[in-house]
Amino acid sequence: MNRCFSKPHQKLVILTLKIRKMITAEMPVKFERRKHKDDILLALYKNILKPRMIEEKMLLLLRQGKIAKWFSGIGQEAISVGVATALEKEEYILPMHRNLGVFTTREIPLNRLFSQFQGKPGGFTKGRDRSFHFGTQEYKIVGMISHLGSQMGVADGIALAHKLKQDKKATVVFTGDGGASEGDFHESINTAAVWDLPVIFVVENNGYGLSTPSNEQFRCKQFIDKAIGYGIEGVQVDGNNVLKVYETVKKIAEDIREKPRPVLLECITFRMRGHEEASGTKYVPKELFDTWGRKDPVQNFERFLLDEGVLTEELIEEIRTSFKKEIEKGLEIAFAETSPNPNTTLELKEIYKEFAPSSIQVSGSKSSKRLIDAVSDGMRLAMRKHHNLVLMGQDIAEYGGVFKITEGFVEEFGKERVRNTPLCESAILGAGFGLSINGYKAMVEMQFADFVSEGITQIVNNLAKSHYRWGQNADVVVRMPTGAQVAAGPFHSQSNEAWFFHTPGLKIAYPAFPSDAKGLLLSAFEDPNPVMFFEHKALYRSITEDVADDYYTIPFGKARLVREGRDVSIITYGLGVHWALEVLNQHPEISADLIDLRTLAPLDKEAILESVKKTGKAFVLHEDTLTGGIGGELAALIAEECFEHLDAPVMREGSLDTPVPMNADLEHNFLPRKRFEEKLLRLIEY
Ligand SMILES: Cc1ncc(C[n+]2csc(CCOP(=O)(O)OP(=O)(O)O)c2C)c(N)n1
Repeated sequence: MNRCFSKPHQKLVILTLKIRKMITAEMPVKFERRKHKDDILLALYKNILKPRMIEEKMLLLLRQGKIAKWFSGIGQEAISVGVATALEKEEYILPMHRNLGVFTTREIPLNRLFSQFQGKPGGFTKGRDRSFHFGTQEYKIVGMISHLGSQMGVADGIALAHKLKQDKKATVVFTGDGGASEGDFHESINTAAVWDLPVIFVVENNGYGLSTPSNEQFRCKQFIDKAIGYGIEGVQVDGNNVLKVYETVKKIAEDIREKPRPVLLECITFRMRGHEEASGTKYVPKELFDTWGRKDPVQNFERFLLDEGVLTEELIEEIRTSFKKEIEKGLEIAFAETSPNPNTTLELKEIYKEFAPSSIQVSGSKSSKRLIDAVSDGMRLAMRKHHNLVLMGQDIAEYGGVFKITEGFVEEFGKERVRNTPLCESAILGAGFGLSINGYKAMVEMQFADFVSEGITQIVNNLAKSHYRWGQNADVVVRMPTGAQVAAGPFHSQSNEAWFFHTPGLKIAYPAFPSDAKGLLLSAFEDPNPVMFFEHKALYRSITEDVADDYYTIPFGKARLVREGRDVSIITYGLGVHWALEVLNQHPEISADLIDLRTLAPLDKEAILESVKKTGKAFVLHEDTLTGGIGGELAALIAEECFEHLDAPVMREGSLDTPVPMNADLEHNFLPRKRFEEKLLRLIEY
């Protein structure tokens, strides 16, 4: 059974296999003093008592209507506290919604925590996100977003950065047993296993996911069984025993700092309150509360320390009194704070981290490059400039990627920075964010833009929102080989830029020419914000230009005026630019401004409006399907801003509202090229 494990892995696995007797509710919490000194036992006691006392106060405030919502971790405190006490302060922890003890053990001032709970400016998100949904570099905590599972890929990225820096640090990420059903659990553990990342995946197995009991959530008897499937070690502990959790995490962390690899730590525990306070606990049999009540992690530890003579009744009273005061003081400060004063300019500004690309103009020698060469060249130069840039994608290493863009990269930059990934889009995008949190830049190549649907949460909820939420930028470029006209059918041809156009916090580039592709890509790598970088597959090898060989950047938000004219403004991007050029070449009688947007976010509104005001007619063209495409937004903008200048209705054309058909004739019919020409002639005649 052990033969699939390499030597260093065997020890703990054997340990796992020996614990065939699963930890159950009936087993009493058993503490063993071993060689622990009084000060660590006392520290653990204080660390576990404080979140309990805060929780009790929160329940009181909830009943008084002074706070709106509360996710209780009562009964599970030993896990948060054991973990946070065991780790070094510089090691990242990624907690969930029942881990108040992580925040308190890391000694976040209570007034800041309470301000955060109330959406006050003194918190960590300027009132923009709730309760535990925040991160702080100061305390090395990366709090959850609501989407369960998504934290685990982020932990992979943080750990990868540590491994690359060789700074011997462990990372801990939490999940509930319910959250472990998410695909991210599988993807992230699998990736961590393949890459030997020093992550402890802590599963807080409390028997329920909201109201759904374990037997309706998974079939395995215990989570450590899953570890075997991933080829990693699994360890199970009594999650109500703070000393056991502390000892175990300390030991694993010491071990994986030296020999980086992931470990799954299953903590058996029970949630003594509802999922959140309003949802109740009717679905839980009363006997379970009685049984687990006897295993209370705070009371049992307190009794043990009294027996050991580490605590006395007087000392307990003293500690309680001081915590009570600290809590009251924290609440007083938080309640006295006024709510944030909405400032629309600031709200809009802070979706991005401030950035201006280095203004390096095109200079020096030029050579003929196809769009694909320009992308490859841009990436190579970026890798030479940014030594902290890591490339990740399927088959991008020795194989060079399916389009051969990274051919030869492994030889120049090595496998640590040019990484083949398992087929785990979500975990890898999450890892990109984690790398950024821990000081790196990341490029994630989607093998085809279509497959980004597998990682959508990481992009639209993690990468896009984190700067606005807690000031953490996501220095990630997601490269997206996109588009049709390649007879590749519904799943290798889609245009999905509109999915991201609608998401505040992302930047979107979509070059139509090789020179733009290179300059924009180099800007994207400089930019500390998340960039979706669309590369049209049909343009990869069909468009050639003389492109500067040196490093240069092109700023985002500046459209390119490809043709200048009087009678109509054609606004488009990507393949649309080349369709428009073709049509204009066939109709020399049409005098048109042809605007290539180059980036969709930020959008060069000025260039659009200025041109339409001049010509009085506007045509918006894109390859994406018409309904809900970007053209609708542009048409609305023009109608609102240029109404008095227009001599005709704003026209737009896009692909048919169907999936992309495979057959070349059907695909030709699907794409807007022909309809665009007809409609443009009508617009000119209007
Ligand atoms: C992706 C996703 N789906 C659904 C939810 C709604 N939801 C929030 S908590 C929860 C149950 C979580 O159970 P578990 O992971 O076991 O953690 P516990 O609450 O028991 O600590 C659900 C279904 C969510 N937040 N994210």
